[in-house]
Amino acid sequence: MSNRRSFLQGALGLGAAFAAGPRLLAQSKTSTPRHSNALNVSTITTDVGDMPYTMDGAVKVFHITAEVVRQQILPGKTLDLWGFNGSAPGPTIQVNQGDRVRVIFDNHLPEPTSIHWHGFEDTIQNDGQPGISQPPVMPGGRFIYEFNLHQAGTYFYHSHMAMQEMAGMLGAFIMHPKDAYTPHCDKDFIIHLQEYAVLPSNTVPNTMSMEYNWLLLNGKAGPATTPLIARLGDRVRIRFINLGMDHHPMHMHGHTFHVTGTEGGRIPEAGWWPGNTVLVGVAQARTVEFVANNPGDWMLHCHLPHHMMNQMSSNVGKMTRTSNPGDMQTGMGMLQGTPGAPMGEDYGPAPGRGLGGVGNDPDTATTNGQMSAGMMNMPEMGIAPNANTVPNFPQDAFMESPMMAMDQAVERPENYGLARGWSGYMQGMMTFIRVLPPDKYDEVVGRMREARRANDPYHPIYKNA
Ligand SMILES: [Cu+2]
Repeated sequence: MSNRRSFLQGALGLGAAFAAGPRLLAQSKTSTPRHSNALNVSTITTDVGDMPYTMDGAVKVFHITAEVVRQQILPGKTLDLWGFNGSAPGPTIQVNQGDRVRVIFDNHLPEPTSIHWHGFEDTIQNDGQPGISQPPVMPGGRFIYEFNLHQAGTYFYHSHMAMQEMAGMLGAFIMHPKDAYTPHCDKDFIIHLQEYAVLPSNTVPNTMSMEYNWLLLNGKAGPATTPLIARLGDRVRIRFINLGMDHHPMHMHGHTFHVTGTEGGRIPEAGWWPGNTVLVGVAQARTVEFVANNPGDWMLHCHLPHHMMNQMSSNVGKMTRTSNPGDMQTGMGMLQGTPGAPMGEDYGPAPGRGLGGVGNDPDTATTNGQMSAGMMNMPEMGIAPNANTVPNFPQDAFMESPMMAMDQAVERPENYGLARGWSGYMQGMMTFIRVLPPDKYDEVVGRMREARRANDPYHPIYKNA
């Protein structure tokens, strides 16, 4: 009990220091079993973080600015997006059921916009339908929204201009329940599912596109996504949010979860359903919960094959498997192991033609260490000598291999201790849920804490470590 109380006090203190995160509500109960004494824990939005607020009397005041955001989604791949407060998705807003909230919204974009509050049972004046419920917010303009929040659950905020939404203008709005959900969860994560269509050598997503070659979790493409860190035995909640164009079957290895919530709030326990894959449709949220009782670095990913890739490609099998452009017709280049494979973005006009965003980019080539001349020879690629005689070889898009590894380029405390070369096998909408035994957990979290990162999304767990 003292642990929980000191955690609560610590979290409150930390919340004040960050001027962010919710006031945590304890729900006292008499019994002491681990999961019966539920309280709300702050949500963790990896790679995104929380939106700070100030108090005006009893009103929580958030300042949101719509603006151009230059964001690295993967080492060597930086995009010009539109987001909120320097981030796409925008920072997560966390409040408590019953709060009164004011949002002072400024438009720093070159065209009109507005914010819609997805799922709010609010007044029509605050719904953010441009030209319908409010005038569009002009460039340089401001609009003030104000809510009495009686709901609880996983909600969103986003531009109600469709094209702007596809450029990154979305964020999570978490309303913590007055009475904490039971059983108690020790970790509570948010994962945004996003997709961008970016032509080779471009930095601006094509929001007209119906096809996407960059698939992201919380604004990062694998292996630049940040793993979710859990201690063995933790009960974990993950809230998936999808404000994109495609539906995503999110799959988790090693555990069975229950779907406990939607974008409409908590599902009564009798209605929970088990699974290891949950389909998160467009404009939906799906909340899953499970006990992290199986130690390991478990993949957590969209199961659509093309969503487990970066810079999706077509008809480039020989490009990726041969090492000399001149040998493309014969497919014999791979037998020679010479450098110069046409993997760069200069070799084709189609979206995703170039695989260079990951492997052949000069930025990553140097940090990679394995992308030097001769990298394409067979021993390193693990390809059989008779491969070219096998039907279906080479497949169109060959992405995974140690040669694509960029462990160092995406190094961070959350990745500490992963298998060497792991990053060569992680792309698109892929990350890990790392279920760590206490000693490893303490080591990883200790490294995270020592990193002292500004607005670290993981800060709520440090006091509990
Ligand atoms: Cu998907």
